[in-house]
Amino acid sequence: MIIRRPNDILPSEITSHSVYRRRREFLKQAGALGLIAASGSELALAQSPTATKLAAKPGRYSTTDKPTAYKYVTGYNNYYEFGTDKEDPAEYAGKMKTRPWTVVVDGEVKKPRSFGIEELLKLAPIEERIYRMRCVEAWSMVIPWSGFSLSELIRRVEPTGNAKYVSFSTAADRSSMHGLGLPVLEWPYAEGLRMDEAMHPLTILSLGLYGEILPNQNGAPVRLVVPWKYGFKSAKSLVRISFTEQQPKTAWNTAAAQEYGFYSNVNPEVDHPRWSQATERRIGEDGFLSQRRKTLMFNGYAEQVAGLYKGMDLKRQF
Ligand SMILES: Nc1nc2c(c(=O)[nH]1)N[C@H]1C(S)=C(S)[C@@H](COP(=O)(O)O)O[C@H]1N2
Ligand SMILES: [Mo]
Repeated sequence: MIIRRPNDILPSEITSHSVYRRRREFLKQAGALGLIAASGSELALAQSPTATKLAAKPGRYSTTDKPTAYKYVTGYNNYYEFGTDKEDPAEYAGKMKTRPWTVVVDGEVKKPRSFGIEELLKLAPIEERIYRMRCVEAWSMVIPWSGFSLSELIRRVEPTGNAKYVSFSTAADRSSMHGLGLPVLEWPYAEGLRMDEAMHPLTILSLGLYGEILPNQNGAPVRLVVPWKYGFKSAKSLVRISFTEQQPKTAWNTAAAQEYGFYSNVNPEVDHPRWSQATERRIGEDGFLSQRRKTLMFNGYAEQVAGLYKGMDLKRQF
């Protein structure tokens, strides 16, 4: 079994990674010295650029797989707005301003409104969710996210009966994102989920990772994380969440419809037209060039999500 409940997870397991431990130690000392406030207080964040702690309680659905080293999680990224090389986001995303930040929530809802980032940080209890993530490029990581189920936000805006899908748009800031000049995708980056996928408790809004607020390259200040789908579904730096009756356009489907379908579930039986999806390389496992491991249906989350796709032909609706 891959998924365990939080009380099965020993703190020593989640803190086994040495960088994580060092950072925790640093944060603890900094906290003891009064350099930072106890929890993700906005004031503390504003006052000190190093005060990035984000308290998170162990949450549901964490995998027992060993978390990927912090240096890979934050140094090997896809965030095309900052360039297409894996090292580009870590190098350039620091320029993006993530305060103040507002997420507009509109469309088929009874209570359309916007949420400031400070409100989002306090919207619901922040949980640590250690999720497997798999990129369509056939590599994977295990990331300890901090966040809460997207459903927490959704229920507060009261979707109407017409809300069948949710669309997500992300930041497109010319002054910090040189990648917007590259003809790879249509900007702003857009993604979409069916309503039941968006409401599923595994689907989270992430505000942090490894116990700190999200580094910019990972999608600060708030991003979507959908662990049973290819990484590109997990849109970074969200600015708008809209509820729609029609299936929304998505950036990857618009760019290459024959390669990227709307659903984009991790499915080892559906190859990408240009490469196999049967196996994957876990970044940082046994050194950087690790052995390939078998890709699992729904990235190992079949027990939780297979029911959402009952009766669908997942080869046709990929
Ligand atoms: N706005 C935006 N979101 C994005 C992307 C992007 O280029 N732009 N890349 C996606 C892809 S392909 C992956 S694999 C994940 C990577 O997330 P990570 O860098 O936090 O691991 O982000 C996804 N979200
Ligand atoms: Mo990806």
